[in-house]
Amino acid sequence: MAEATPKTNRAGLTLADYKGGKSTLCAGCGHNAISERILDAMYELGVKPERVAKLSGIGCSSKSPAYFMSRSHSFNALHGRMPSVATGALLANRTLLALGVSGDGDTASIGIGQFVHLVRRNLPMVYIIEDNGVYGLTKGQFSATADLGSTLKNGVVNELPPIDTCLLAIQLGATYVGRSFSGDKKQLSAMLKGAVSHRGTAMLDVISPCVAFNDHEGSTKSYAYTKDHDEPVHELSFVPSFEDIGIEYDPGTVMDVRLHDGSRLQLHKLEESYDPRDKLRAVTRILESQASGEVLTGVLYVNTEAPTFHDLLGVTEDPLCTLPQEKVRPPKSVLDEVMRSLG
Ligand SMILES: Cc1ncc(C[n+]2csc(CCOP(=O)(O)OP(=O)(O)O)c2C)c(N)n1
Ligand code: SF4
Ligand SMILES: [Mg+2]
Repeated sequence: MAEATPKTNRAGLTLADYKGGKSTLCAGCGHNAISERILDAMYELGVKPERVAKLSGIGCSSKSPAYFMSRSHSFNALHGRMPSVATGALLANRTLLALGVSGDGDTASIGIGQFVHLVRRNLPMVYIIEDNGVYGLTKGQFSATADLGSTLKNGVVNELPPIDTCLLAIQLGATYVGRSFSGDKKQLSAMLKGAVSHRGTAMLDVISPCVAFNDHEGSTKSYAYTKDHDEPVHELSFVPSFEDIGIEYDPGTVMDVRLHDGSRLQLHKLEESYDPRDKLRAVTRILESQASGEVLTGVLYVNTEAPTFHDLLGVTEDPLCTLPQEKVRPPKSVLDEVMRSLG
């Protein structure tokens, strides 16, 4: 019998074209589930792997880009230094789809200085934090996102307040900010697809339990805690620009956010008043969720109007890395004129 032809996406590629190396992370690690969601989202959107630049720092999370999309560009930077590499790559070639994968330690501890500047520049990229509240790779010390009063396996109590990366990102200028859970396949898939279609910094903080060091009672980043305290602000569907938009919905309960490439994020509101375009409301809801110990999930904030770093710098549409010498180097006559004006 003839073998069935594998299914292909809009780019004519099969799911196998999006695969990476075999994961060396622990079985059950939340990071593995996130890699699968990324792979599926890129396949379903028909993104060509060669257009993607995977960028990461150091940590179990930062290793994970090796486990999907082998055909993409990839740069495993120094601990906490992925944002500066991403900034350089995107300025040299604005046509790249930059996908940053970082950890809570990589971003909120050692890398916080670089992260805040990436966000305030609204650098157009997807920035995922695989958030387990610990430094998994170095055997489970608390990171800066660990909740006050949460405990390590050996009973040590965290006495420092956490940094909420979503709150920080919204305040500093990120234009697509969400929180999800590695175990919520449907929500995370829709949020990832929306992030890929957004133009600006799309930051997703994904609670991703570390089964080796932070999945016990007393942890607020465990599977059990996140499942019990997950409070979605809406149910999400993503409608790509290339799909027929004949979906029926009740306008009173669904909010439509149109993204830059014409795709749409449909927010089936669980709370009538939640509008992710309202920055003040987003900040208030996050602060309220902190006070009540809930894990607020969903797309918390979207702004499709703000200029990106490329807009602010007036970067040419043609990628800088493709410009010939004649275009990037002023002729001698211009340099002579500059020298004369200084004389
Ligand atoms: C400059 C520097 N300091 C410290 C380390 C040691 N180190 C490696 S990974 C890591 C923390 C990783 O934590 P996180 O980003 O949360 O990733 P996870 O392993 O939890 O996914 C640390 C402290 C390092 N590699 N480089
Ligand atoms: S140590 Fe934790 S974060 Fe690292 S691979 Fe294992 S479960 Fe994942
Ligand atoms: Mg971590």
